[in-house]
Amino acid sequence: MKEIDISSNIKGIQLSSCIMNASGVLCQTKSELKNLMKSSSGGIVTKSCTIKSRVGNLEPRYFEWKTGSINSMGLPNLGIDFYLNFLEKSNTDKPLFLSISGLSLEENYLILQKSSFSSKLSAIELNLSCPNIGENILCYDFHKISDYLDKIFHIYKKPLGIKLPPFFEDSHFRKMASILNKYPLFFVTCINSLPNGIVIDIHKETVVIKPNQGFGGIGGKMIKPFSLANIRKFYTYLRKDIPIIGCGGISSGKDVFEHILCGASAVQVGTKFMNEGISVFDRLNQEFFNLLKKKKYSSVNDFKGKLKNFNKI
Ligand code: RRO
Repeated sequence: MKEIDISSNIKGIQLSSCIMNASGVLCQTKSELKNLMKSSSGGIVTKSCTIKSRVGNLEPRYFEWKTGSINSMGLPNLGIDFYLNFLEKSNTDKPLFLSISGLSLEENYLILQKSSFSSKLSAIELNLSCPNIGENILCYDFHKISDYLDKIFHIYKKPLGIKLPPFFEDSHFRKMASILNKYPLFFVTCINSLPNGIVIDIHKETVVIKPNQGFGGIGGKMIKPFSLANIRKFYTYLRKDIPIIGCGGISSGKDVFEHILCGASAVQVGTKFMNEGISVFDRLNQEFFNLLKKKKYSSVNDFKGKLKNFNKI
């Protein structure tokens, strides 16, 4: 029998496991990143960073319940110099993805310029989908995003992928994919949290997080149907050489399988990592491995993207 292999490859970036952390969760500080380096995560993504460090929004700014999470962190991070210095000194075999989220094009230019000297980065994950900063999510403005990406890809020639927000309409998926298809993208990550949710404490009759009148990005189990749909639509409409990293609602090996069946090449774990801690990667790797064994698949490529339509038998 063939060996079972849960590794994956994102345009030449080799991940020992197709399961890694999602940006934002326990990947902000030195100790959190060191912890990830010791874990069985297949790669490491940093918290999205800006030029200067930020403390983020007032607490409570994260809340979790059985089927989901809501956050309005407000981009707390230690600033680009910290991440570049830390990664430069680090000693790990894992691919390193630096997530960046400058608040303007100029800020992203500066961050990219600094990052271009790093010898340790496998790729940048450009976060254009934070639900909690500023007025609008850039990716929802198809005119602006096209111009923005023209400029980004004009100045930055090293591996760069984009973290997308969720889309909901077929015409929007088509439009966004037709824009993305113009660029030498290394990958897209689908999806960031669902923007502008509200969660209520019925006893107190209040919202559960302090910033932004309680509005925040929704993650966790309850968003899985949306992450799966976004992966599937982009798998259908994007150029075949642009890998998709799935993110949203992964809490079991079955969820990993579903993301890959829709077309993801690798997956990221956010809310469940927050809730379970670093051992989540051991558990998910094992559950995913066991599922492949049961289904007699030997690698991710055996079933990636091969979701079937419903047919009566
Ligand atoms: O820090 C945040 O508030 C945050 C970010 Br940058 C993001 O991309 N997604 C999210 O749910 N929260």
